[in-house]
Amino acid sequence: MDLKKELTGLLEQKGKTLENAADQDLYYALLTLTQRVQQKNTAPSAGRKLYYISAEFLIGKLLSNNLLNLGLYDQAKQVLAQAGRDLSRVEDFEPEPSLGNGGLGRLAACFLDSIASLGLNGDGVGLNYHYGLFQQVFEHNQQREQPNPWLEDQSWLTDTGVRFKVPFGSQELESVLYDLNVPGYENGVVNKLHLFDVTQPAPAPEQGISFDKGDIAHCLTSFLYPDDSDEAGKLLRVYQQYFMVCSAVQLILREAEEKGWSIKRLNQHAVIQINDTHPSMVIPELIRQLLARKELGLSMDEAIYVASNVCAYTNHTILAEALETWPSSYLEQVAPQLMPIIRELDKRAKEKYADPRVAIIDDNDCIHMAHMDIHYGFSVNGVAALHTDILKNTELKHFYDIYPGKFNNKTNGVTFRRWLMACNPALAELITQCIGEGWKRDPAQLEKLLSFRKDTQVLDRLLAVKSDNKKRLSAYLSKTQGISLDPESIFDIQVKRLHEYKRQQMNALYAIHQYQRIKAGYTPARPITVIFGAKAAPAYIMAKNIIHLILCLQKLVNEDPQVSPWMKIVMVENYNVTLAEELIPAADLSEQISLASKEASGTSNMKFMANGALTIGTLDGANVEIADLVGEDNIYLFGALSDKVIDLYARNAYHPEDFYGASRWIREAVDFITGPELSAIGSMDKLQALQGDLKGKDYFMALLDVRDYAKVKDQALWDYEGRRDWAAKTLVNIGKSGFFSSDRTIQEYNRDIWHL
Ligand code: 26V
Repeated sequence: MDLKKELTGLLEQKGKTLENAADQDLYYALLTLTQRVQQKNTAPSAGRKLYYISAEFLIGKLLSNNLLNLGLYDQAKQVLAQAGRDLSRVEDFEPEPSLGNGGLGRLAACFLDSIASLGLNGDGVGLNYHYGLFQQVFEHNQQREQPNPWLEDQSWLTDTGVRFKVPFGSQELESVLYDLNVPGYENGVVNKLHLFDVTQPAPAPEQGISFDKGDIAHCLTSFLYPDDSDEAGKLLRVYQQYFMVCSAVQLILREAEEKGWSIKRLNQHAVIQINDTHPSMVIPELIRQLLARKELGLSMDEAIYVASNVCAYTNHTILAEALETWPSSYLEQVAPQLMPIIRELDKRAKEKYADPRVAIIDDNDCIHMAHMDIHYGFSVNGVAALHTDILKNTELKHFYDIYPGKFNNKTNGVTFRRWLMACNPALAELITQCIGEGWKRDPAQLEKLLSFRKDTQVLDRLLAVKSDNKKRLSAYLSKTQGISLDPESIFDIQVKRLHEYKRQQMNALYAIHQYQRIKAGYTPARPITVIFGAKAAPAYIMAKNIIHLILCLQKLVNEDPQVSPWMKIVMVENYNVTLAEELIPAADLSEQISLASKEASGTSNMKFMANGALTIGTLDGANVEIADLVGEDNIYLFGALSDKVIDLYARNAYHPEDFYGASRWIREAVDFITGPELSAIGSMDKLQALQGDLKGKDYFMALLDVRDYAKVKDQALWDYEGRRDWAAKTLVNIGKSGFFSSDRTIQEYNRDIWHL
């Protein structure tokens, strides 16, 4: 298509030209144009269809991504440049959709991109949250939450006109179906992300993110993961989940009718992938709706058979607090029509397996959502090799003993279109100059880069690309957050949800140690910039205390004239996909330091690797597979192994005081948290709570690993000075990263589970 002509035409209707239109006008014109092109594309129609159902889709901005996949990106950039305009400024006007929280939601977004790009028939199904997760602002060195109203009148969403009735115990609501296009990469395919909403959504709360959680009719889709520290909050989560699955099943059955599928044999035509347990009620709901269609004449046995052969479950965590269980009284209240079915499923499971550990409904009348998925889904998968092993051997062992054939691993991946081609064009160009274009469709070909590991010219260009990306990030953060960075320093980045198991607190302890050394006159070979980005769940006090510590350290360190030339600490505000796209290409060191066994996979580890950062990490999640691929010379490993950690938990044998007392610098760093420097800046209550926890409990064993962590990190920072050797290591990482393409992951899902 002639993009210039189309774009000029659209602008003309508003009396504007390419040269004089505001950036915002250009954004809306490009949006309209992109949507038009997408409308001409079609979904693949052959074979089984996948429904990927998830509470989160962390899709990121869509303009560049869609232009890229439609093959229009270069043309758009060029046309704008000829008119003296800049696509990246246009993009600034796009609000980032706030439909996800972390890795689970971003994975769902990468999967949709890969499904479409592989030409597979599969849609996403979720909810349309109006104010998203929340927007994070920092005030008095603390996180404050605000609504994140990202929806605009003109957006990527289309109202399909489709409406469904959702019966709740107390009332019946209508769901409204919005669709987003999901274009494949240069293949003419467009799939959908289906998002359900209420008919009359509530306006944003005036202050903060609290609202009337009892006002289901208006507030059901206000926020993702509304605070569930009280009963109304928990009930609202159940309302959201039922609203999502009840609408989803109606959508699937409606499509089945449209396409003339036999609903009695739905399993031959459709597969539902349940993304963690938030959508687990889809199993009993599908059974319910099948039985409600009397004309089908299905027995309970038959309905269960169909649902069990349609639904497959992915587990994304072993953390006990994230394995959902709901008191049956909640479901009685929210969706009473579902309870007889769940009780029947439970009864059947108990008849077969007396072991109370595999019961769906436990002795306290609580429903274990994952247990329902495992008994009544046909596949159970973990998201990295180690994680799946832990599920089989420890967390879900009793289920694995019953259903060994259901368990399988699907190591996560990320889409290289967004996470390399779009976010790091300079690196993409360098790669293409070295090995040609083939890697763009087949990231496994990145391996060809390995033959350049001794090519000093390529290595120097790799360093130059990184250096440019660091300058670009510095300019971006200076413009958007008023933060100034030294691009000559080492960029050491940890960006992910804030959680104790991810151990941002351990990274902070190293920063304190470094501060103390600099104060004592021991300056490093080169300055370091320690960058954090993380949101804490609003009710997670300890996570907020860790943010407080980091923000206090940021102020102390950056304002100290003796220290700041050697170290800066930066916590970026409101970490999201857009920021990730700026941060990751600029990273030298990727922090993947979770307590071994706790991080199911991690996916930022893969993005950093593909963008030429070296990992400092534990042998946890997909780090294990990264280490296997690159070899131990090309990764900085430290810390206790998962078997040891699991054993320490089993024997209740970890005592932080053993480690606090055993090393002088550890004691000094932990003591520093409540020392005069930080208490002059921060809140003593919060700092004391954090320090008390580290010394007395330290459930995620930061003190167990911090000594090894500091030793290995010192080594990494030292190695950085050997610039070409470092560059060669980054080249190996990029070259080996192709395995972590979500295209590979999706091909495995399709081969082993979906059979689309
Ligand atoms: C659980 C809960 C529990 C209550 C509060 C809100 C909430 C929100 C999400 C979850 C599920 C957490 C599961 C999750 O996000 N797991 C992450 O999945 C990634 C993709 O597989 C993986 O890379 C990360 O290691 C894993 O932590």
